[in-house]
Amino acid sequence: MAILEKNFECCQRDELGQLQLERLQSSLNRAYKSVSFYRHIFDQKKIVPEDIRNPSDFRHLPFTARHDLQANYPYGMFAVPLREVVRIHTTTETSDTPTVIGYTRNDLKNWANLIARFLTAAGVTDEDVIQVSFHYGLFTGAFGLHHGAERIGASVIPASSQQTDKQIRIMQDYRSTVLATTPSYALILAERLEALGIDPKTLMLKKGLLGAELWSDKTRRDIEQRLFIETFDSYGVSELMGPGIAGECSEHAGMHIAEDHFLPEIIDPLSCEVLPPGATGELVLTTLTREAFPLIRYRTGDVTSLDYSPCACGRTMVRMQRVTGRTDDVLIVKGINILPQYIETILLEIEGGVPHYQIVARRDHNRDSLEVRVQVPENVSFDEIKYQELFRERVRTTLSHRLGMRVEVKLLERKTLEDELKKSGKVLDLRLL
Ligand code: DLL
Repeated sequence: MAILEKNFECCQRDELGQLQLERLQSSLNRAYKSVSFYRHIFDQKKIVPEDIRNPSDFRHLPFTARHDLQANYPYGMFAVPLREVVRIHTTTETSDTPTVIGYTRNDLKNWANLIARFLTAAGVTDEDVIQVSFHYGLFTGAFGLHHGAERIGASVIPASSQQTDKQIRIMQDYRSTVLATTPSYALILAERLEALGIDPKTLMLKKGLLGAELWSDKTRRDIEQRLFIETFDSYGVSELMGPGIAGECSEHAGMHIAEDHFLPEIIDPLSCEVLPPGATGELVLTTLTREAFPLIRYRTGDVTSLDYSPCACGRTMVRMQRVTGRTDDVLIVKGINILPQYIETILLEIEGGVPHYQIVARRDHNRDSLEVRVQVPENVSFDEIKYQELFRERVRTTLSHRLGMRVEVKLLERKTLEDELKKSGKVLDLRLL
């Protein structure tokens, strides 16, 4: 299988370490000089970027978290003036203050290159027709895949979030060979094909580039058998770039992280200690080449481990294993990152008191759904059906409107909800059981 940038993807680990250190120095300098948030941190610690000469010095630097980015909304974390920013995306999280991410021309070039590396590792070539069924909008998914696919000369179909039947028609008529989407949408397509009586073997589809949400080996087998394709896991985080940070090769033994652009660490999410190679913990990434939006030790919240053993494909870049969960309460439903604190804020606005609630994610017939269980308001008896129905409807429409997705609401008596919370916690993800 071809390797796009052999000089980087297969370089000796000691050479890679040297390259990472040089790029790290320059990235830290950029952050120090141009982002007051980072300058303040360095000044507080009485260090300058030149003091960071090896990985152990680097570990003295604090982590960057999502709330730091939100506190600097919208442009406070940009390291270049807006005239050098040629693209702006935001994170998908449900919050009044999303993170705004900027890209210089060079950032976009690197992004397309990294996607092109992943496509090449998955055996995609200029002969392929790639149907990008990620939503084209502020979300990073579609544009990332789109430009990477163009970079290798494949024919790109920006199918975006067209209805499922239209997606199938496009797939049939335009002879798509590669599908880029989320695993859950791949399953919805499989189900619809079955319902329409279309045999997937009659399609030209051969590969699925799937990511943006948690999925399991079982789901993978299900998708591969039902769509009759080979699937490749693709990992990305919008704040750091989008898709392209890590992707699987044809060995299917983990996702190669583009370590010449991102420096990975695994930490214990509670003690924040850096863990040894192979240990499972939270993935922390530092950007090495981002010009507009450098991030130092960004806590992704994703649980995984790193495998440094040689890969049969010849690439020397470390492989991250399938993400198995999150260290925080973030739930990703239909590609939207749901923050429980935001749901709490909305409920507070409606209720005026401290809300008691539980968020439940389900998967029925391959469709993800979100239910919010809310306590019946104190001043309403559980028997006042009509009033309750009005209250439930108000919560349902407000949550659905503010989260931008359909939300079901279930009212529970205080005691029942307390028992549920004790048993399963504030966030209950039934999809992975
Ligand atoms: O989901 C970027 C992306 C687009 C990745 C298209 C792959 C394909 P965000 O919306 O910022 O960005 O969500 C990032 O999604 O922290 C993980 O929790 C989760 N995630 C992304 N890829 C995977 C994956 C995009 N392959 C958050 N497996 C991350 C499991 C994933 N979780």
